[in-house]
Amino acid sequence: MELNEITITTAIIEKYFNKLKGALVSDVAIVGGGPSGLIAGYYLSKNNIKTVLFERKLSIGGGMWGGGMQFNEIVIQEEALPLLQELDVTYTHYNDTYYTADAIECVCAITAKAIKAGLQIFNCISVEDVMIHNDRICGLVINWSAVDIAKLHVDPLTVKSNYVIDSTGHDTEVVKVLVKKLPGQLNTPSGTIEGEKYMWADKAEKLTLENTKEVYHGLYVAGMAANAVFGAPRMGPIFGGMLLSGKIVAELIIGKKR
Ligand code: 48F
Repeated sequence: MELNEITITTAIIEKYFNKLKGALVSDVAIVGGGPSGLIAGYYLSKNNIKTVLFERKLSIGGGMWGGGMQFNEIVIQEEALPLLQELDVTYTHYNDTYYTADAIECVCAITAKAIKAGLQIFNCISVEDVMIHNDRICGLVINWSAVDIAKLHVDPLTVKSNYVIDSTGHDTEVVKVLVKKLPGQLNTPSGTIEGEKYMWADKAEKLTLENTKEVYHGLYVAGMAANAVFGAPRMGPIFGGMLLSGKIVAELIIGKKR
């Protein structure tokens, strides 16, 4: 049969339209498709919680693709190995409690598992604002990343969600918007973003887990965003903390919903 260009076009438009329409109301909206956001999406979806993830870039995976300084290997500490096993990621023992994995395999394996578990991922969409009703975050304001990049004057659209996870990494983009619109209301010692500190891998990895929590009604931070919001150090290309943080934030939200 001869291929028809209009059928191809119609298929894409119809399928995407239905996906986006289905994502307008969700239980959890994740902002940022780095390691912590993807893992959170995997566990939430696996527990039958309707979860959507918005990623600004064309590719998901955040800072994981490039390992350290574009050497595409990542280091994972022993505590996070059960996650790699569950996600079928190949890893190698390096020494002591250090393990390594291929950064590309890691992104691809986690993403594939998350999608198969039911996570709906939207790439090329940027979150630019939050919806707040009655002192609780209840949605996100989104726009095409291309609109943002081209600085076009185009109004955004809105999605509704019971919980939001800011997993935007160092930039803490969702929390930044919230702090700008509602100064002093963040659940941190200063009521605002404490700011990311210097490199200290050991301390940073431990604190990432502690800092993974609700920072405003319905809004959670995970991954590097958690450390940036709570004034903890950075850790560089060791990824166990990011993966475990994604699991913790999923468990916190699952616990709330029980
Ligand atoms: O930075 P990123 O990988 O976040 P993470 O899960 O992991 C951090 C590590 O990669 C590394 C590290 C620890 O080893 O320090 O940096 O905390 O991924 C964040 C993702 O969020 C996207 C961004 O493009 C990236 O893929 N993002 C950021 N702002 C927005 C966004 C936004 N406003 N809307 C949508 N996506």
